[in-house]
Amino acid sequence: MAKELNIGLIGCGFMGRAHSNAYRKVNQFSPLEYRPVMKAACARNAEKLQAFADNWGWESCETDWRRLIERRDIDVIDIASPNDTHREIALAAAQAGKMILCEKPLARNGDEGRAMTQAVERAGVPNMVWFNYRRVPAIALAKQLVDEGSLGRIFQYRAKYLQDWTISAKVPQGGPTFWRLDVEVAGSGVTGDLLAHSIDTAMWLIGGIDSVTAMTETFIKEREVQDQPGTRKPVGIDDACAFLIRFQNGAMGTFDSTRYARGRKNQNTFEANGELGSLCFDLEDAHRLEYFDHRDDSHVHGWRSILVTDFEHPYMDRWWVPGCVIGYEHTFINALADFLKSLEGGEKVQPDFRAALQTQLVCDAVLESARTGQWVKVASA
Ligand code: SOE
Repeated sequence: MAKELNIGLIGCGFMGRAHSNAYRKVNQFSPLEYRPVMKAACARNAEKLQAFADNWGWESCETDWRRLIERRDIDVIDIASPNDTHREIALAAAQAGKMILCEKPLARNGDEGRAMTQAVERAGVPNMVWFNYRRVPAIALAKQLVDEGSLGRIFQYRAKYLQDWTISAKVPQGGPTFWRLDVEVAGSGVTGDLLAHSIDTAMWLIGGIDSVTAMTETFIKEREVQDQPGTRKPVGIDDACAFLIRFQNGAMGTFDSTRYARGRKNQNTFEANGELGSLCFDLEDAHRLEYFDHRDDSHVHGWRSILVTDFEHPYMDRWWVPGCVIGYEHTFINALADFLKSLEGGEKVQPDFRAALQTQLVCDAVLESARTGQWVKVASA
């Protein structure tokens, strides 16, 4: 008999949908002791919330997250609301002894992230941040190859995260749809939203980051506020950000992100070059991992393109037969399965709040460097 785990989800936007889908599917594909029960969804707009709850099968609705946290029938609080709400909700949920799942980035900045990390650790509650790209099978295979020593000593790492949806000056900022463009809500632009993914992946694959030097640009200086026609506000986020890093192990890295790369929709890429080999990944071709092995006989030297769909590839034993690819939504289902598995005992799930705080501290260092024009040493979580 599965142990039931009652979920209270906060936020019914893009991530609320991705998480809801994970709760619905996870037990169908993974043998697990725990079964999430979709107890309550929470958002401020009652009408929109009811439609969301009906569509996804949430049993009840709350329009006040404090009320949700007070409910004794809720075991897990899942924070999928905008970034400016993460800290307050996490602190209250930890104090109430709830397990917490939080959408990335952990917070708007390191100070908020540190308070959240201290709160969950003090309360001793299981916690995870939904850096879903760790659960792309090809990225998990990259991690396996690095850990197996297939690259040898790693010299260089190159990450790009490119989108193009904010190029028009007519795109507003703020409100339920465009809060990612409002610095007060989001905390930063591409640094916290996109590069946080790249940084999390880089530190997972290669190791800790010692120092950074960065530049940012805001191409459109003023935007209308969503739902307030005629009201315009200065844009406070970074539209684009590029930075160099030194890893603690001596490797060097470059990172480049923008929402102004015409034609790039969600191009999240990395390349790692080591003494023995190289790896290359592109989320727009997510089921493939490119791998060059210098130890091959020289007459067959060349990049191989691994179709990461076999049963022995990470996460793929639970899905379809080899050759049948999985997609974006499966990364959330895989992440949730890892969280539920961790509750059965054994290893703590990663990335937890502390790991996500370290990513936040790299983001802080990047933004500080862009402001000061100096190399900045990354603080330690
Ligand atoms: C931004 O457009 C965004 O939705 C991010 O917030 C997500 O984390 C990323 O996975 C896709 O792009």
